[in-house]
Amino acid sequence: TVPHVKARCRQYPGSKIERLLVPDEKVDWAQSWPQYDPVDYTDPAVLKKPVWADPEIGSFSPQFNTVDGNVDRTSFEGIYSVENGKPLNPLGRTGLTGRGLLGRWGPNHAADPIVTRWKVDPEGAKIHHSVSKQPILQFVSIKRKDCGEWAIPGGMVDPGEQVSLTLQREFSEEALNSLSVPPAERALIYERITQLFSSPGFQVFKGYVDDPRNTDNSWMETVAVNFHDDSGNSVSELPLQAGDDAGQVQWVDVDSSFALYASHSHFLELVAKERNAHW
Ligand code: RP5
Ligand code: MG
Ligand code: MG
Repeated sequence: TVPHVKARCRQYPGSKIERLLVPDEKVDWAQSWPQYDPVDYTDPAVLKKPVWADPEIGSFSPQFNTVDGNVDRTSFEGIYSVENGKPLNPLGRTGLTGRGLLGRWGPNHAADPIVTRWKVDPEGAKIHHSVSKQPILQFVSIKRKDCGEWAIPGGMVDPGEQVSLTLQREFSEEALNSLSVPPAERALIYERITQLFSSPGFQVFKGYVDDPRNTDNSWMETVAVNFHDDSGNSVSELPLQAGDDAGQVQWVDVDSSFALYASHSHFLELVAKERNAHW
C-alpha cells in the first residue's frame, strides 16, 4: 500500500500554497533525492503564537521523542529522526516543510470518539445490508467546517489532558454543542454522555493519521476509540447539535463507499470488522 496520500495533496488546506509533488517511490526518507526542494509554509495563525502552538525553532528548543513539560512529543510510531533541529515525518516526505496549520513540531496528538449504534427498523429490529447480509452500524459523523468533509468528531488532546477526557470533551463540543447549550441542559447531557464514555470502549487505532495538514515536520497522530450503544437507548436518544468546528452532525451508516476525512474510513472499517457489521 501507498503511504500517506492525503498528506501529499497538491493544495495545502486553507491556503493557496501548492506542495511539491512527491511520487510514491520517493516518499520514504531512505530513498535518496538530493534535489528535493519542498515548499516551506507555516500558516499566519500559527505564527501568531496562539497558546496551542509552539514558537518557531531557534527561539526555543523543544525536547523531541519525550514528554516535554506537559506537551507529549512522543510518537506512537516509535522514535522519529530530528534533522537540523526539526523533527521528520515518520511516514516520509510530504512536499512541504514548516508546520502548515499544525501547532506542534513533530506529533500533534488527537483523539477520535467513534460512537455507534445498530441501524434498526421502526420495530427495533436490526437492518441487514442487502448485499453483505450483515447488520448495519451507524456512527455519529460531523461535517467539518474547515474542508466540508464528513469526519469523526475528534480533536486535539490539550496539554496534560487524559485521552479519555479528550474523547468525551470533543464529542460533546462537536456533536452535542456543549459549549453553547444553556447550563441546565448541559448538566443532563453531561450525565448521559459520561455514562457512555466511562465504559472502556474498544480501542480501534493508535498511530499516525494521513491528514491533509501534515508536513515534513508536523503530523497528526490519534487514538480512536469506539463507544457502542448496543441497546440503542443511551446516546441514540441524545439530541445531536453541531458545535465548534462542526457545521453539521448526523448518524451515518457505516459503509466503505462513504468518503471520510483523513484516515477515518480506515478506523470505521476496523470497527465494522470488530462488531461483525456490514462494511
Ligand atoms: C484528524 O484531525 C484526527 O483524526 C482528528 O479527527 C482531527 C483533529 O483535528 P481537529 O478536528 O481539532 O482539527 O487528523
Ligand atoms: Mg474540536
Ligand atoms: Mg475537531
